[in-house]
Amino acid sequence: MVLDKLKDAVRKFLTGSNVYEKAVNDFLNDLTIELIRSDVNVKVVANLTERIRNRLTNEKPPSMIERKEWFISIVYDELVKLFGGDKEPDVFPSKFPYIILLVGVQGSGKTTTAGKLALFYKEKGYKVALVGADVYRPAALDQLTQLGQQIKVPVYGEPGNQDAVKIAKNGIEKFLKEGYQIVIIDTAGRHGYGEEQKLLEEMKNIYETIKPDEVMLVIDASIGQKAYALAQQFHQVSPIGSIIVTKLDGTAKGGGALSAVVATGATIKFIGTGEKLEDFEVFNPKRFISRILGMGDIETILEKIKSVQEYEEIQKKVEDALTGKGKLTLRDIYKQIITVRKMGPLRKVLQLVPGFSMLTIPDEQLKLSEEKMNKWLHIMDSMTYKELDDPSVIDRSRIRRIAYGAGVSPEDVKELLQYYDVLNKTLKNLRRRKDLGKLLFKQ
Ligand SMILES: Nc1nc2c(ncn2[C@@H]2O[C@H](COP(=O)(O)OP(=O)(O)O)[C@@H](O)[C@H]2O)c(=O)[nH]1
Ligand SMILES: [Mg+2]
Repeated sequence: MVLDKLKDAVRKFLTGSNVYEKAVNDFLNDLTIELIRSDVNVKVVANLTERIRNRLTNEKPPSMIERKEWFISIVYDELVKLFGGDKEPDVFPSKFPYIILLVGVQGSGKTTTAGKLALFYKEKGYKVALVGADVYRPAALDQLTQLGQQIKVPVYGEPGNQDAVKIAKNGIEKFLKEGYQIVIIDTAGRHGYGEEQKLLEEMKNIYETIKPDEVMLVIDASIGQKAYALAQQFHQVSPIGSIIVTKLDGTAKGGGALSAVVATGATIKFIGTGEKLEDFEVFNPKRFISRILGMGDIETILEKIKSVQEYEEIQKKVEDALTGKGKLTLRDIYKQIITVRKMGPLRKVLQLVPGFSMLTIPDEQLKLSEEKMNKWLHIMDSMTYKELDDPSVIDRSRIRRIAYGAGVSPEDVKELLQYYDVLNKTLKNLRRRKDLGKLLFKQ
């Protein structure tokens, strides 16, 4: 699979005992080697590692995040950019009926992809049909027909007819009459790379007569960065075009193919990752890179960074409350508890908060805090937004309702409200004093 050694490099980096600077250098070396092995353009790789190094020098890790984790998050970020950035392509038809024309050189995987696409849309609930317009290879129609049978999608073809455009037209007409929503046309394509120009001319021909809603160019990932020239020409002649990169499972060069296509500005909509019809997915750069770097590790790190950012936001609110600029609502407290929980066991979290490491909190008390946090979350879940924002409206009957909804006693609800009152009063008294930790986590 593409870039499959990066996962090991990430593991090695995160768990290794090398000093940070050396670990970073080793990782960047591994990254360079792996990207070049994957046929990503050498200049592109050099730029990438330089950008990563620059960010390491110019940016600071968020507080409470280990440097190593921060480094990996930067690598993730830059790789995502290289492979298309934030956007997940829109793969759903903008209108009905929707005609898709598949083009690409022979052997790139068009016919297989026609089947995969048909299955993809069928599973999403669309009424899909296939048209076989490859007139050069007699077996092509059989291949498509078999795929169609497998997924129970009708296939139109005219064995013996040499006029691909005519077949396509007939097929579309028939299926539109029958109420099909998406019609996918499989074409012949040219023999090999080097014949791209002819391929594009041919495509233009069919395209002008058939007027499909979308043309999808199928590119075999094993051509690596050569995909750049092809995708660029295609992108220029076909404003309604998108790209499918196939065989990412069978080649080391897939990284090169993907990054090259992205660099042309063309949209990669799908990727093929195997011979089976299910081996097909919408191309999402973030998901793709997470998988390559090791889903578990990456998600944990990104989640943690997000939690810290949220935590800092709340800290700021607390500071504002302390300096008299704002007031804490129950909603803030709710958010804070959720955030703290996401960050791990309370003791560990507290150790990270400046000032807290000095505090020694007995174990039973910590355990109590965890239980109490749970209870309070349930209670706040049973409150309305109005109640969360302004607890003063909570009277006895509301307390009963909330307690009932949360499965706790009214005393528990009262305790939370008291805590809230005390907190805000104390905040008022303590303005400018910064030992908020004690306040927020005391029993
Ligand atoms: N490993 C792998 N093989 C693929 C993939 N897509 C297509 N193939 C294989 O590539 C070969 C050519 O595919 P085909 O659909 O006939 O290409 P066409 O000539 O463009 O229509 C077939 O053996 C397919 O099974 C893929 O994503 N992964
Ligand atoms: Mg074919």
